Amino acid sequence: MRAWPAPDLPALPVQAPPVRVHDSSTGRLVETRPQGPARLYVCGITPYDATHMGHAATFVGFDLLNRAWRNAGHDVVYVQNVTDVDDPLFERAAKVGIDWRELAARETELLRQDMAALRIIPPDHFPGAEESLDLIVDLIRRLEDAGAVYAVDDDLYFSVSADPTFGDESGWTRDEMLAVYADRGGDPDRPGKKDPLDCLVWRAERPGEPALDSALGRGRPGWHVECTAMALDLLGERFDVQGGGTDLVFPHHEMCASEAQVLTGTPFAQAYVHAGMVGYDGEKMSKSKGNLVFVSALRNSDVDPMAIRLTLLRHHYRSDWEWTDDQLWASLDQLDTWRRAVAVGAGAAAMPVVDAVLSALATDLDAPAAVALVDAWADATLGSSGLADTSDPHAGATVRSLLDAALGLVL
Ligand code: 5CA
Ligand code: ZN
Repeated sequence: MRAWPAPDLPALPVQAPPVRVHDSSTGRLVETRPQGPARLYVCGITPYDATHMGHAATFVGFDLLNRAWRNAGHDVVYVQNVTDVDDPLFERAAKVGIDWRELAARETELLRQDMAALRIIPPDHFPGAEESLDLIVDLIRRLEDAGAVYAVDDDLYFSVSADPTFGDESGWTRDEMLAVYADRGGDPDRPGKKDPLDCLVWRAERPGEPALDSALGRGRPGWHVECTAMALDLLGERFDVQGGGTDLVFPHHEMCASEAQVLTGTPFAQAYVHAGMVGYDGEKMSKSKGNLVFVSALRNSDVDPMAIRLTLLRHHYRSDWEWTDDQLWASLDQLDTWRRAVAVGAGAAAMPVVDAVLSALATDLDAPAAVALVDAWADATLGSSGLADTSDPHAGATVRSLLDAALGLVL
């Protein structure tokens, strides 16, 4: 599919340090070491509703990684998928009485507009599952050849016992997995399965359900195998970072990692990076709970998208937090202060701020630290706590470029 227009990226006067991120599989901070372009896969939306602040926070988090790599001198190949073949989409389309392809197309278009407004660097590949059907089916067949797939009635399942490393991505115990599997799209109790944790890779056509024509007959792929196939096809083996929210640690990313391990004999990704959950009104923001704050709704009320982005940046990508409207108003004030500070032209020394911001972002994408550094610079420049410091004649322009290139904020 088509992605969205790319924002301009100003060049910075210095190169950023190598990027370290928190890897869920080891629980440690690991240095990314891209060989050739840095390769990133981020699990994208299931397009049955508009982009909410939780999605936006996750995509902004990985946009910081994309920017940190670029500022460190790497090319980046970024893939973000669209899950345009999956149960939640079909269910919503049936409920509201609209064609599922039409619903997916409409919500994907809204995502494009939201992402462009938030100045998120677009993915180089933006694949949907339907357009990737042949390669997904091909991957299912290769898993079958490897002896890792079996049939239950006319459906096909991936056998987790085929992968001796199953569980490594999440680090979860079997009991922990079993406790949530049914709530997260799994079907542990289906009779005929060899292991309750085995996951569906192909669902044969059922009367009244959407189905696609394929070499496996009419039906549709399971969710996990879609991402495995798209990532391996577009990025190759052992790409640098597999990303998404912590809601995907298990089963989604575990199953993807396991299927890839069986096929390629090597780990799916070098690091598995997960963004925290954004909540609203005391619950995880989710379509099923209906407690959503939409990016598009705020944009339609004339909220500056940069204030939305700054609100997201004030939280570390790994933390769980609650959206409140007063944070948005505070961000509007903060942007106003920063705009006044850069408008002075001369200001407090900018190069130490550039170095410190790039180093904060290279250390597990610490945007809140970066925001605090810019605040301190703005205070010194405006003289909020004493005399205004205007010792650096180019400070305003330098900080403006820094905010744009490293944090995606245009003042
Ligand atoms: N299509 C699948 C991934 S293949 C999916 O999870 N879609 S989604 O629309 O539910 O979520 C899209 C992305 O936003 C995923 O990376 C997901 O982990 C993340 N996400 C969903 N809800 C939240 C939330 N409340 N806070 C933070 N991130 C979230
Ligand atoms: Zn995915």
